[in-house]
Amino acid sequence: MDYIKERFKAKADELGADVKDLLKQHGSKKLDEVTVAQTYQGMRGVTGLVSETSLLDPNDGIRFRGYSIPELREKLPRVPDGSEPLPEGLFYLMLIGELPEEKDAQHLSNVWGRRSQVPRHVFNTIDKLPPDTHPMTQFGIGIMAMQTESVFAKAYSDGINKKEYWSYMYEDAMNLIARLPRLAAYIYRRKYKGNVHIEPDASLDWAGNFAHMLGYDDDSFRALMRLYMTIHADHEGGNVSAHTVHLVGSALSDPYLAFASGMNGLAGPLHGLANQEVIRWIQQLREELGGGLPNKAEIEKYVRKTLDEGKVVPGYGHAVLRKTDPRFTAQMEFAKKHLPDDELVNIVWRVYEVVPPILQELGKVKNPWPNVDAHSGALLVHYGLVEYEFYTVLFGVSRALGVLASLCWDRALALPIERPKSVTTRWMKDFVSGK
Ligand code: FAM
Repeated sequence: MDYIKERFKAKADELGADVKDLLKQHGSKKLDEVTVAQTYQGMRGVTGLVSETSLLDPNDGIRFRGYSIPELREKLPRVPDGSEPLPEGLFYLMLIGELPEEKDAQHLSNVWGRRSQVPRHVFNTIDKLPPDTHPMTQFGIGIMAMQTESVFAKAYSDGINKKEYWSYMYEDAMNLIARLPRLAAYIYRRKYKGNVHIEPDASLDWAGNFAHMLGYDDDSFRALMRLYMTIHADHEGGNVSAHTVHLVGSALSDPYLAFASGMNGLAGPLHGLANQEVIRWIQQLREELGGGLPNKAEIEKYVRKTLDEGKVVPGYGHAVLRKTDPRFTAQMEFAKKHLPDDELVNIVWRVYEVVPPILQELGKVKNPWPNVDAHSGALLVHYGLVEYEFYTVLFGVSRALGVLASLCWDRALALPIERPKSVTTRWMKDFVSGK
């Protein structure tokens, strides 16, 4: 057995015993109370899920196994002379719960490189779609077409012991992560680059190779991809994509089915699609003004118009966060180092000065600060990746790291099928009136 898989199994046995103990001793302890409002309002603030890979603090932002994004940028392994962390290292951290050594990240690069072959029929399936199909739709369909490769689905149909589920799920998760960059790059080059594809470069790391297959070989773009793939990977368990993967996986749907479902959630404009919406929104602003760097008054007018039209300001707000997203800050730092004079980036920074007080003024927006999506598109545009409809696919490739590590944990801990109780408004009225 691969040594990382062995380590995971050992950690899972350890935590499994802890959980058993916890449930035996404290299983009936109350964690939370649920209000009528919460059942109608997206269960906001209800603690009802366990996700081992990361934890979100409303003020400090995301921590992966206790490590913040600035800490990870310091501590995770990098390529020689690299400035940004390797996502392989983050995956190791989320899966095993400890910081990796360089050789662990390197090992994962090699394992994923070896497993990265995408079957021809997946490309054939994509080729049958109208070229104007949204890249996220193509991505979901491509993942579904790859489900033919699921070792879990096959083993389950052959008949396996429950205790072995985790092992097959792990294999599927590793294969899927390995193949996603190739699938995503295929979709990108088919739709935007005349269907001319670029062969993988086995000497590169997972994110570096992804950048290469997309057609961007600039060193600083590769660094951006490593950062991008690291910071988008996980945001605890309750967000739409992570929760969906967990929920669908709880029916023992294999990782291909569960991950494709999560990607359909990520494709929503209030979730991952917000990154394309931000660029579209800024481009419309520029078109209205005839180009150039808009001043603060012009941005303010545009923001107010957006709100008056009953639309949200994309890239701002969050269901849990209550401060500027550290993922936004990490990208801002990257831009200050690599592209401080970029016009679009400067517009993003100016929007950051203008939007929060206006949202605060509304009195209802719980978090007026920018999230990860407010910044990511401007960085990509700088390097020539201007096709903003593709941005959520990049988010999705990264998100695989967190949600699939979590799915491995779900099966290793033998979590049951998820089934919260729902009620009707009739029931609710009877309840509040004491009937
Ligand atoms: N612009 C305008 N109004 C906003 C707003 C924004 N950016 N963010 C929240 N609001 C409104 C919201 O629509 C709601 O209005 P109504 O009561 O009239 O329905 C009110 O403020 C209270 O909402 P909330 O409690 O502050 O936020 P929620 O937890 O319900 O929703 C978001 C959170 C992220 C869906 C919401 O802030 C939003 O729509 N933001 C813009 C889209 C976006 O950037 N999404 C990406 C989130 C990102 F982190 C990710 O998933 N990738």
